[in-house]
Amino acid sequence: MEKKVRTVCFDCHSKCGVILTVNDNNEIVRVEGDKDCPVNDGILCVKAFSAQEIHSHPDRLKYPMKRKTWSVDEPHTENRGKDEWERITWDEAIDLIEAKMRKVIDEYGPQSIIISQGTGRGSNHFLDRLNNSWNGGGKVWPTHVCLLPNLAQTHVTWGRMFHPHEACDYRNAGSIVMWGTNPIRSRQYSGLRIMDAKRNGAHVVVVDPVFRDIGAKADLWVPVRPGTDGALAMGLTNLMFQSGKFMNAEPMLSKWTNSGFLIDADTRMMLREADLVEGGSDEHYVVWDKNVDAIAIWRPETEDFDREDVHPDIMGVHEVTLKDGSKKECKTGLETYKDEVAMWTPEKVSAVTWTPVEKILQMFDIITNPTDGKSSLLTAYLGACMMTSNALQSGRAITILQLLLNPPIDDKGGIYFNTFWEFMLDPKITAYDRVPPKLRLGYDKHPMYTQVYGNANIPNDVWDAMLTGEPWPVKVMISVANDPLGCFEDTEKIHRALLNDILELNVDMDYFMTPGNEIADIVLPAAHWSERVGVFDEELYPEPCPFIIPQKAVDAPGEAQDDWYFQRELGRRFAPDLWPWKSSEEMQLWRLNEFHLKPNGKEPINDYEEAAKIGYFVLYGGENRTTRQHEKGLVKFQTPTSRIEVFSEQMPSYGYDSPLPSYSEPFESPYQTPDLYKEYDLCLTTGARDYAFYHSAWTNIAHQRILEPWPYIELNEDDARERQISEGEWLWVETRRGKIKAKARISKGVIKGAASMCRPNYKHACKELNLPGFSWDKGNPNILTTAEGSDPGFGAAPMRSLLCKVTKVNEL
Ligand SMILES: Nc1nc2c(c(=O)[nH]1)N[C@H]1C(S)=C(S)[C@@H](COP(=O)(O)OP(=O)(O)OC[C@H]3O[C@@H](n4cnc5c(=O)[nH]c(N)nc54)[C@H](O)[C@@H]3O)O[C@H]1N2
Ligand SMILES: Nc1nc2c(c(=O)[nH]1)N[C@H]1C(S)=C(S)[C@@H](COP(=O)(O)OP(=O)(O)OC[C@H]3O[C@@H](n4cnc5c(=O)[nH]c(N)nc54)[C@H](O)[C@@H]3O)O[C@H]1N2
Ligand code: SF4
Ligand SMILES: [Mo]
Repeated sequence: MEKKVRTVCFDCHSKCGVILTVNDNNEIVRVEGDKDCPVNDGILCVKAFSAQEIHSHPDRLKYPMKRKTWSVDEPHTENRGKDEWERITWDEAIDLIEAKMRKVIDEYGPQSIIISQGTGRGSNHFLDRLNNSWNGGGKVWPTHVCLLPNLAQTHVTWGRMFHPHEACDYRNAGSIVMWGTNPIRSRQYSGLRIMDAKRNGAHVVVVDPVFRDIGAKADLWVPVRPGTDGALAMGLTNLMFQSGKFMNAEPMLSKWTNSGFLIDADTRMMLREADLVEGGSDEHYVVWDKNVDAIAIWRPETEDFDREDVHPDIMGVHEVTLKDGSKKECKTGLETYKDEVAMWTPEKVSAVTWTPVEKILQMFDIITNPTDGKSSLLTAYLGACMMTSNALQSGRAITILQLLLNPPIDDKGGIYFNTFWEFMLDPKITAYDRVPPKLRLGYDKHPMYTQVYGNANIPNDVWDAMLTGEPWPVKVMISVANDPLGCFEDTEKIHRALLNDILELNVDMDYFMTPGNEIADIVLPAAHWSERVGVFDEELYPEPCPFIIPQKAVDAPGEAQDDWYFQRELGRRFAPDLWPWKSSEEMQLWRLNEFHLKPNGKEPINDYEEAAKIGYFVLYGGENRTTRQHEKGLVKFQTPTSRIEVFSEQMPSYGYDSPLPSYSEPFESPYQTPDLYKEYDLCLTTGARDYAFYHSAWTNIAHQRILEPWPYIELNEDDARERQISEGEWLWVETRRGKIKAKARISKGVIKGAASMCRPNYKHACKELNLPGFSWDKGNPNILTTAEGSDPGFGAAPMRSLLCKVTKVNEL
């Protein structure tokens, strides 16, 4: 008998609705997109179609295993990777982990236990909760380079943890820029909506060093040298100012932002009421009121001026009288920015970014002339402003350009205030409020990282603490859905750290044996999405945001369990009150009831099958989309000025060079390190997504590996010719850190002087296709990356702006 089961794929952030047909032999015989799912309208990608291949793969981990000579008291770390594995039960595994953790907490404190996670795979909220179950030591996760560098700068600018570069009403846009992002590969829900907009007449621009599938769909490809997007954004901003087109946004900028706040050029601070009158407040700000040609005082705490009908002038220089009677000429914040970007002429931008002047002008033309006068939107992701030395300032430059393009804010056709991030980090699920703010590893180096997302350690400092024991030793690491060797920068150091004897217990939960768990002490088998019920953790959808009740389609192999099982079982040993649930179904229903049904005045549902029959709960987004929330007082801009901050004093307080966007060269670059560039003569970006893979996963799955069988490096045809490199030839790709192998892929579609390596590190062989694996050190671009030159405040590692050289190899 066959039956159809509704569930959700979480092999990327799209989280598409799927219908699996299963038979009595525990096999998946058909995979279909769920046409009723508002996320994907029935469309799936190749990753979902391999569900059966993954489910029945002979190499799946089936039982918990322990390294033979490891024990709580004598970890024998010298035998890592050499010992045999012995099968243990789940209870034994959790007993051993608990016993070791209790010892470590007694001796060193909870900060010596680190939990690691990768990107969202349905379990991250509960992983936070687990960590906080022992008032934990914080996590290590790749969010220093993932979504958060962008969210952190928008948090500073907007005073809200949301994503204005994603939460857009794309379908109603007249022009869209895809800035360092490829949503066709990386998150189908946005890709589908952008393609709808294009069909409706929107013009699409792609900013990317490489011409990819998304470029082929676009009206304009703007190639850039990796790591220089901030300069492009400031160049376009300059054109906005020079052309006067920014004035379309004047009403919004005047009303919602601090563009018009007067600046003291000597201190590069906003002028305060206290500067003007004795006894004035240091937290009240000064604007020039156009209506009466005099100053007015803005009071953030009540979000009003000291009198009615004030219209702040967003531009200009105004003379004010200071409290000592002296006069001072003060520009507005936006006027100051206008002057500072004036140097970014198209010619100068072209010299820095290597983008032809005419492309910059064409881009400006498209974004300022959206089809049918609809809005001009942009989406910026990893390539633009998250993985370079200047990540946050580049992100701020893009965010402010977006404001100048005057999209409707908090309204149809523009930027929506989606609530996902607050929602995701709600202490009701993450239990953050149980843990008093503590020192995190790396806090002193990158203060913004721990302040914006309070629970995380800087990855590089975690490996240092494993290697040196300073400032405190990391004794236990538990990885769930993360392969540190593939994920973080500087793999060679991570490998050393994971072998070091300071780390006494390393637990790793995964689908397969990986290079990371080969050197672990306890390995736990994870269930695939087709084999589990509970899943949510990144309700990222801009519009609409359904909560899905997935059903388990097939039984997991052996004793593999879903990640929630492990989190629940270990968590309740330390904080039973936080883990009252007996099953993953109960956990999913709790989320549905607490976060979706009850707050919307709906009756809770306590029967999983009943909920599964309904399938989708769309309680916000779509028809339920809430707009004009700020107007209604529902949303506040939690900045010091209670306004969107073009001029941000917070930036210098986190160690940045300016309260306004600025551009600095990547830490390794032709201009920053000219001597190095003589030898390492290509600008390298790493990690672009492949359609077929999810990070380092699935190079062992034939239907996916066949699409990209070999590690490859993309090169411009002139660069290849100059080096006498031919298509498909094996090359060494080398940075100052190390070298890996890749096949040359040569085209016109790479900006000259740059090279790109995609994300999968080909750690697994694919037996069906007779294709080799490349372990952790032969095909993994993170051998080439480093934490050196990380963004100052946030610590974003420059994975997308390095210098490399390529040389020929003759054997594999
Ligand atoms: N050089 C470079 N490095 C990068 C990036 C880049 O662009 N360039 N991108 C960065 C970004 S943005 C991110 S988010 C990280 C992501 O990094 P990670 O998410 O850590 O990805 P992987 O390194 O592939 O490790 C994930 C492991 O989890 C396993 N797995 C998959 N699903 C599940 C599951 O449901 N349960 C369990 N227990 N295991 C599962 C997989 O088999 C795999 O071995 O990588 C970062 N690293
Ligand atoms: N298939 C698949 N989907 C995924 C993932 C996956 O591994 N596989 N990972 C998921 C995760 S965790 C994340 S964070 C998202 C990332 O989602 P995206 O950011 O959309 O995806 P990427 O392909 O990493 O990067 C987008 C583009 O940035 C370009 N780029 C590289 N350097 C630069 C630069 O300096 N400037 C500019 N302008 N562009 C540059 C790359 O060539 C690439 O085409 O994808 C998610 N979705
Ligand atoms: S991998 Fe992503 S886009 Fe593909 S089906 Fe799964 S959730 Fe959808
Ligand atoms: Mo990510």
